[in-house]
Amino acid sequence: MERNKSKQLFERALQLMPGGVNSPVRAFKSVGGEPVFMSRGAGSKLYDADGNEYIDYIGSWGPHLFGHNPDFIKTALLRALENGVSFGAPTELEVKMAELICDLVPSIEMVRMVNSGTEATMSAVRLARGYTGRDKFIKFEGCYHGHGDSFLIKAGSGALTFGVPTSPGVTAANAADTLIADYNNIESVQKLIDANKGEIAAIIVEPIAGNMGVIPGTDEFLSGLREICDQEGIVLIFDEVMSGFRVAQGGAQEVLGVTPDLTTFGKIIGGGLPVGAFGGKREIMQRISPEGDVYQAGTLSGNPLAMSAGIATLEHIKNNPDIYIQLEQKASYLEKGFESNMKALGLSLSMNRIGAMQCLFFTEEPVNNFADAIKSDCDKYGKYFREMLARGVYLAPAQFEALFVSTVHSKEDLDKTIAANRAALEIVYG
Ligand code: KE4
Repeated sequence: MERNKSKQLFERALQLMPGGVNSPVRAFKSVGGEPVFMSRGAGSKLYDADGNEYIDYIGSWGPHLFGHNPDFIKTALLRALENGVSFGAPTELEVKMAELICDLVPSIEMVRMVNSGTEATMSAVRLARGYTGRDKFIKFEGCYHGHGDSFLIKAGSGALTFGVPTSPGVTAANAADTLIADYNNIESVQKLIDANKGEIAAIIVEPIAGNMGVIPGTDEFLSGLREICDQEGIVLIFDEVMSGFRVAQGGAQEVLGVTPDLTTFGKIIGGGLPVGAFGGKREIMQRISPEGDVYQAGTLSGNPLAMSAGIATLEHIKNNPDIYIQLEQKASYLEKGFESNMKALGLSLSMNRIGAMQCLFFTEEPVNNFADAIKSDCDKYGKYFREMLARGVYLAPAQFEALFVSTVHSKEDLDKTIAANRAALEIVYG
């Protein structure tokens, strides 16, 4: 594939933006080669600046449950545009968005719209601290909750990929209040509780981890977190920025059957525009300013364009609950195709999947926690990524991410991907 335009754009970008990108995971640093500059998305496809076509399994890192630029989102945006792009005043759109979120996710009694997943998670932890009057919180090694200072300690996603799970610039004072436990290991949580009695405000967890590759939380782990939080008066926060509306209408909490006190959202709820949200128990949410004393704000929070795209997305989800059956069928078909390729090649790489969130780990050991995940051979993943890209399949440019199937990936797309997977694995394990 010829990518001269991409190359030229990257050279210009490198002079003007750190790493030539506006988010590190886009930089291809861990998989080798240069990032491909994209110019158009349509359905399951992405088209780069040189006109090459790719079957897209990143979906803008999760938002595109219905593929790129579906008509119902485009129509909603064009209609909203006629009325103006931003007012800095409350609108009916925000009421509709809040009603939809509260309707689709039973644990949400009140919600606050923000502009990114990071804003949602940092606001939720601040709220938990204000509500409990406690300073510390527990996160899990390998989980990623955005780039807020207190989360960039043993974080996943790009922080893990680039080997800086604990970022420079995060002060020791800040880090001291962030306690780290092991994912899917309830004993590691109990130890921290016992050592910090009465000092912990919150436990924040990805109920289905998607930032160390995909690792579902076990029932023992998530139920154990619920029990500990009830006993200790700790706020349980489910970070569903990635899993929310991805694995079920009600998110991971519906699939896994554990109810948090607060939930954070992002990605899908914006329909591709910058939107995040946090919400949950009324008693807790009422502490948020201006009703309460825990400050949180945002110039473009509830922006009419973003709300219009989000409303169109959530209404489509509400009116078409069978999409999760379709997503399951497509994702399972892809998984089975990869499995039969590996069988034919005498490989048994580990694959985790919940609904349309999946990950092929380049390790033959089962992957149930962070220690398992980092046994993956990232060099092999990089080679696999480049071979798939050369065959027109666009995967996450990092082992510790998720592969997302959309409702518009066709059987032809999936079969092409399965064939590319076979060829790529043959080369990587040649
Ligand atoms: P944003 O601030 O990037 O909107 O959301 C942060 C975030 C919070 N919580 C979870 C569970 C997340 O997965 C994310 C963001 N995910 C990464 C992909 N692993 C975003 C991609 C990027 O950093 O460019």
